[in-house]
Parts: sequence; C-alpha cells; structure tokens
Amino acid sequence: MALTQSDQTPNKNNNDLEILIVGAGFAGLYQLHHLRKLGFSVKIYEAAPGLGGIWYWNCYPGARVDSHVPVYEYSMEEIWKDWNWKERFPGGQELRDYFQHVDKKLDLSKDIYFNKRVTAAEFDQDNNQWHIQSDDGEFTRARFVLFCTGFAANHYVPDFPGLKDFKGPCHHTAQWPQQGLDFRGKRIGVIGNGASGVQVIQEASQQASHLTVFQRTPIIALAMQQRQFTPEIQQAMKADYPTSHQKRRENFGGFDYDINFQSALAVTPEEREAVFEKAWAKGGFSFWSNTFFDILMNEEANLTAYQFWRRKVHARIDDPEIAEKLAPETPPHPFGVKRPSLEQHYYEVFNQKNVQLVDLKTTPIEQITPQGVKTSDGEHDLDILILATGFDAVTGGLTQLDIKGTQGETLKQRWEDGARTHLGVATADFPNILFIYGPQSPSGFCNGPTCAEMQGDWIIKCMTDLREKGIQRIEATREAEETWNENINMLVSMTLFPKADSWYMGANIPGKPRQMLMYPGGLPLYLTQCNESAEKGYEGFVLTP
Ligand code: N01
Repeated sequence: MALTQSDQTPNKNNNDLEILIVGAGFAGLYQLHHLRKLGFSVKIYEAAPGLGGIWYWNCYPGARVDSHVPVYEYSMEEIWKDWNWKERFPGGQELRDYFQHVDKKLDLSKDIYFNKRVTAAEFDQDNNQWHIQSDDGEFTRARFVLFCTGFAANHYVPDFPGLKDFKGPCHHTAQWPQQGLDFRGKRIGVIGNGASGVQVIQEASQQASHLTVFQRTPIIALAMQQRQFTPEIQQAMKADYPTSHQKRRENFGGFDYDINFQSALAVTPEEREAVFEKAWAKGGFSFWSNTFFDILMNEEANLTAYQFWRRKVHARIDDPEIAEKLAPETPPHPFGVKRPSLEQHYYEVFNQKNVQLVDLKTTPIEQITPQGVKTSDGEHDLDILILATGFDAVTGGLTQLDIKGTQGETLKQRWEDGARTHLGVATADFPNILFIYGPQSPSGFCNGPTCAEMQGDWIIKCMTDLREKGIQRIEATREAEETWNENINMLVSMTLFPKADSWYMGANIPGKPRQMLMYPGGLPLYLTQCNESAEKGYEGFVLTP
C-alpha cells in the first residue's frame, strides 16, 4: 500500500542525499530499485499521493495504455512471474494495480516521499550540491538530481475566454478527480481528440444523454484489436516473455517488433495492401511502425498508408459528411507524424444519435459560457466540460520548475529558444541534473518502460562510474549540446515529422519554440552513442573530482 504524507514523519537524515529522484513512475522506480541496491543514499519525491506517475493523474474514464503486453511492463522476472494482465492493452486501474504489485515485490514505498512536489532547485557551487525546495516548505540537499517526471507532467489548458465561468464540472483529463465523475444522463462536451480525447469520448458516448465532440484536427486513430487474457493464456505467454523483452531492447521504438526496411513504393499495390491488412489485423501500433520504413519519410509512400486508413474508417461511419470530417480526403498532415491513437469503437460513436461532432475549423470556439461552449454557429449546452487538450510535452514538466543553474538562469530561460541537451540526459550550466525520458532522448518515440530500463541503465552506470572515480560534478558542454542538436536536426530533416503541428515538434503550445523534441534515430543508435560517450570517459561532459 502506498504511503501518503500523513503516514510519514519527515526524516531529518533524509535531507542530505547522494541522489534525489523526482517522480515515482516507471523511470523513477527503476532508478530507486537499482541505485538502492548499489548502496547509494537515494529517495524519491513524488507530487502525487500514490505511485504510477502519469497513471496516477490521468485517471479519466477510458484511460488505457496504447502499448501491448508484455512490452509495456518491467522486464524483471521477479515482477512478471506472478503478475497476470487481464487485457492485451490494460486499462488505467489495472496499471495502478500493477504499480502496487511492483511496490510489494521491490519494497519501494519506504523510500518514497509522497505528496511532496519539488518546486525549485539551486546549485551550490562550493559544495557541488543541489538545494531542492518542495511544496511542504522543506529543503533537501542532494549531490545528483534525477528528473523522472515523464513527458506529460505539465498539462495544457488553452486560454478559452470565459473558461472559469463554466458552471458545471470542468476537468482536464490529466487532472481528473480521483473519486471519479458520473457521466450518466449528462450532457457532456469534450474539447480535443488526441489519444486522451479518443479514450474519454468512447467512454462518455456510452453514458451521456448527449455528447458533443469539439474537433479541431481529425485524429488518425488505429484499430487497437484488444484481447482479453485468462490466467492460462497469460501463463502460456510467459514462455516468450524473455524473448519479447530482449527484442524490445534491440528495436527502434522499444517494441518487440521493428521497422520493416522495405519501401512502400517498391512493391505492387496488391502486395502493399496485403502488408497493410496484416498490420491492421495485428492491431496496436503495427500499422504505424511495422509496415514500410518510408511511410514516415516520403510523401507518396505516406499517402498510401493514409488512404488505406481512410478507407477503413469511412467503411464504419454511416453519414458520409461526418466521415469526411473525421477522415478527410486531403490528409490534415502526413500519416503518423502526429501521434496516432488506438481506438476500439471510436468511429462507431459518431453513428450514435446522442453524439454530435462540431468541426472547430469551420465553426471555432468563441467563448465558454456558464452553460456551455459558444461556437461561431451557436451555443452548445453542457453539464460537464472535458478538456482533452494535451500537454506542454517533454520540456514543460521541467521548465515549470524554478531550477536555477550556475549562470543564474532558470531552465526555462536557458531553453527559451529551444531545449538543448547532450545525449538527452543533461544540459550545460545545470551540473548533476540528469533527465530520464526527457528532451532530445528517444522518450516520446520509445515505449516508456523500455526507455526507463535502457536509458535508466546508462544513468545507473554513470552514477556508479562517477562514484568509483570520486567525481563530484558532471556537466554537459555547450559544444556537445550543439553537436547533439545538429544530429537531431539532421535525422529529422530526413522525415516528414516537421510537416505537422504536433507536440513532437513543440507546435501544440502557442509560443513554444518549434523543434523536434525527441531523438529520432531510434533506441539502438541512441544507446550506441550514449555508450560511446561513457567509454571515452563521458565525452561531451566535464567531470570534476
Ligand atoms: O493530447 P494531444 P493527448 N482548441 O496533444 C486539441 C500520450 N497519451 O492528451 O490537434 C481546440 O495529443 C488538439 O487539437 P489539434 C500520447 O503520447 C497516451 O490526447 O492541436 N482544440 C488535440 O485534438 C499522446 O500523444 C495514452 O488541432 C484544442 C487535443 O486537444 C499524448 O499523451 C493516452 C486546442 C490534444 O491532443 C498527448 O495526448 C493518452 C484549442 N485551443 C495520452 N488546443 C495512451 O497510451 C488543443 N486542442 C493510452
């Protein structure tokens, strides 16, 4: 059982640590488990009262992971051997239960301070230590700070005029009330139809008296092909777990399947269709990342995938006008360069009599009123308003903190023109801070638990190497950062990613610098470069004894 703040007495000895981990999701827990075993004095500070990071906060109805079992879990046998999933794509509650299981197995909570949100940090250059402030008014000193805050620690609420005047419950999907919200018989409005929107829309459509979906850009949602697992099926699957877990370490996106290095344009239309059909039937992200390599690089190849997807979607929607809004003839952006989501019955929702689709491109939101949402063609009365409007992703969870580096600048100021890191783990002027699943690492392009383990192993080795060599301070150089940034820009210029206004490009937040926020060269190449740096005595970093 996770501790809450009231269960804990602040431990004075705890205020001087070798390593402070921020965040108790997949990445943070992995660090705690391994660093503790290696004898480091290490604790986690977690803002939530429970484990799971994103799975704690995003507890909206329908929340479900888009990566399949057994890819989306820890690869440690002591954890999986007696854990059985119920579904191929587990729901939010099952993931929360999984974290409790992990806690029980690894005895983690005793070293986690819950309800303790890190708010600020300043580097003490004389002692090479961070002074960290948390929202309970406490200060902690730590030599190293590992930010395991994930890519979605800062949710985004657009500046809709009148939003605060709405009379009914209004919640962002990432700030969902832990006690839940009853949708039955209510008039519900959902703004936003990314992965979170698709999931909450599917759920709300079954309970609401009326559901209004406010869509700005159509989502390209792929068939999940969910399956239920019995304990017997799960037991049988476990024979292959070690192979699946090994494969995900070797593949581009941290999944147990890799990119297909065939061109969509080098095969006949019939052959291409057969590949698409097979990936579609397999479900999950197969259709996105396991068909042809040039789908994400060549517009002509990309269009073949878009058109296949569009045919599949149109076949499921009764009204051709609505079908055209959800899957238009002209793609809103190339297929797959804005993250697709997975769906189970998303398109059938729009055949229901209680569901209305409002196209914000033709009838934009003018204001939120006490009764609902006013668009240019009239007012939509609502009892509940749901904001599924996404995140200031990847960087926002870090720049919202008042972290002051050696030059007196905050991280926010330092990254004003775009995030810069070396290897996606550290940034100049902010010594002894390391990021996991952060900017310019594979993060959003990699299955979360794989990245938590693989990038996490590199960080653990780094901590061990520094200890063995008596190093007090590690800091990325500006030159190394520029090289890493050029590396990313070179890789992304070969793709279609810059053609969409996605969170991958920082383009979903007004005023945010447009840049590819992830390392787009795949996990294996990424790790090769990290390991090369380590082998050369942490090339690109300055180490100070
Ligand atoms: O957020 P999003 P999300 N007026 O940014 C719309 C992960 N995730 O929370 O496309 C009107 O994708 C915006 O419209 P547009 C996953 O990696 C994973 O859904 O910008 N609309 C869009 O429709 C995912 O990619 C899982 O035109 C506005 C929506 O809000 C990431 O989290 C589940 C607007 C935002 O979509 C983010 O997903 C959920 C405005 N002013 C999430 N501003 C699983 O694995 C924004 N929008 C299950």
